[in-house]
Amino acid sequence: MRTLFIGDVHGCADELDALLKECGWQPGERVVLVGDLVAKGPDSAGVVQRARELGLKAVRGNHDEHVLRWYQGQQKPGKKLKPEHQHVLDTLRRADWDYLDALPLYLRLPDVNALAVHGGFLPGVSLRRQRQEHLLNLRSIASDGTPSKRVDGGAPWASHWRGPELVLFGHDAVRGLQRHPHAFGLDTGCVYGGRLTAYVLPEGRFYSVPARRMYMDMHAA
Ligand SMILES: [Mn+2]
Repeated sequence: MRTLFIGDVHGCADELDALLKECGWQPGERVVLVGDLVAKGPDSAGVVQRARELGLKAVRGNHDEHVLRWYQGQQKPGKKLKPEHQHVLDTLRRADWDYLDALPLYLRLPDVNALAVHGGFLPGVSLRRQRQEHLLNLRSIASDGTPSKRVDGGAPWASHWRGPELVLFGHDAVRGLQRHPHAFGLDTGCVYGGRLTAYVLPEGRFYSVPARRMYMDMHAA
């Protein structure tokens, strides 16, 4: 059975449709979205609806987590929701929230020796002991070992990962497609006018489609 791993969709429902088609996806083939299904793009509800109806698997991204916290009333008092998040609150339906709420922070797929996570993790620490903040937001590890959510906070975290699992992750549109020995970063900035990218097993091939347009300015985000 094929498994398609897909980078940060961010509400780009048309591009998700196009990418599934580009991959030759057939119902029944496994799809794993690496998080940030919603926010910033035009049709977050459409993306979650497709994920539900097509039976796609996914891991939780930082934006999925953020809107869920607001939906569940856990927001900090006095904080205001950004428009791109308010739009998600205004458009998702109950079943969509239930889908997001059920998303795990990471997903192991032992049958293909792979692992999906949105942000990253600290190599050498078991997954269940990782901080949620890192699973959702990690981007870099400095030379002294300090983890950072910043792109300029050191080397990409995944460059330190020695396997054995192949890790598929997202959350780093600035670095774009990352190809490390045992980890691939799939966020190629579709919502910023880049591309939506998939990595497919067992064939070991990347597929991508262009964004229909720039939905958000990367530097304004
Ligand atoms: Mn993210």
